Formats: sequence, structure tokens, C-alpha cells
Amino acid sequence: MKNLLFILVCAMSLSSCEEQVRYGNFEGQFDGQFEGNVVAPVAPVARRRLKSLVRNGSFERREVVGNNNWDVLESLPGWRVDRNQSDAGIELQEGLGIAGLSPSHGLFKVQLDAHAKNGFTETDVVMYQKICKLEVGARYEVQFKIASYNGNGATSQVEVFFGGRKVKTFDSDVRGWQTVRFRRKARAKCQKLSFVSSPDNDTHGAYLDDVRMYKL
Ligand SMILES: [Ca+2]
Ligand SMILES: [Ca+2]
Repeated sequence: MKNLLFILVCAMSLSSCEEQVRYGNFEGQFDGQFEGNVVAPVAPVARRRLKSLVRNGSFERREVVGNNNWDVLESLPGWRVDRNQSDAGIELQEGLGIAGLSPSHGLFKVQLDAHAKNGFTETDVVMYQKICKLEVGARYEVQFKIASYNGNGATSQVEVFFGGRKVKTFDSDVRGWQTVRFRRKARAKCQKLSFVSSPDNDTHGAYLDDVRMYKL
């Protein structure tokens, strides 16, 4: 009842209503904007633009593998390996000092040429995330951070696929993190974003972190 009275007051005097929202006097949850006389729960545009569609893009959602330690896994929250393409796992690394390269974001990163342990027989992984709830025909931007192993591009080559089509090849002798971006239209409601480490199976490969995807 109190909220209804508040809305009626707003309808007569929008400026006073905005003042109360700004100073947090409105009771209950309000996270929107006014459309005529109706209070619509619409998220701010800026916040919507910052919402990444990639789950666990920084690889932080994982139980601890141990500070400055690593393990080889078949899946992470949001991510899986494609063992039909390569019998290799995802090497999850935890810590700021492991392998001589701190994560670009948070405490975890992955390495795409892992180790043949935990039942895996190969080391160059094919890992992917199936991203759903896409708007067919809408444009999306994918961003991620990637670094070659000790500046060795030859052993760190990675191909990136979106919706089954190759969109990027990473092959760089530069040391340290680099930002890669590409834009594509969604051709289906669900599209796979895949990282494919070029097979040399020498356990030295590219590092990946901070994968994001935004609707444009
Ligand atoms: Ca991270
Ligand atoms: Ca390699």
C-alpha cells in the first residue's frame, strides 16, 4: 500500500520520485527506470553491457588445486573437453607464481597443452563452452587473454572456433598476455566457443584467462 502511494506520488511529480530513488528512500527492491507511470524492472544499460555471457570465463569457480599447483581435468564449471578430437584435459593452474606467469585476472588460469595424466593420453586440449540464450542474427563480441609459453609461438599455437567456424589463430612469440577480440553474428540460440591447441603434445602451450562475451 505504501509503495502504491509512492508510485501515485511519482506520477504527479517525477522529479521528487527520482530524488527518493537516488537517496534510497524507496522501500523494497528497485533496480529500474520509469516508463510513463509504470515502474519497470529494467537493468541499467551500462550494467547490461557489462554482463558477460561466458560462464566461469576467468576459471575462478573451482575448488582449490593448491597454491602454485596445477591439475589436469576433464571439465570445469562451464567448460568441457572434446575427447573425440583430443584425449587431453584442461590444465588448471592456481597461484600468482606458477609457470612464471601470473593469471591476467584472479588466481587461476589454464594451459592448453597440459600433461598426459589422470587417464589422458594426449596433452593438447580441445576445450569448449556451449553458450546459449543467444539472439539469432544479433552480433556478439568475444574477448579473451592469451599468452604463449615463454614467448615460444611455435609450441603455443591455438585455433579459436565459434559456432563450428574458425575465427582466430593465435601464433605469437611475444611474451606476456595479449588481448584477442572478434565479433560474430549468432547463427543459433546455442553456439560453441572452442579453443583448440595445435597438437605437438610437448606439454608446453598457450595460457588462457578472462574469456568474455558480450552482446553488441
Ligand atoms: Ca583467472
Ligand atoms: Ca606445445
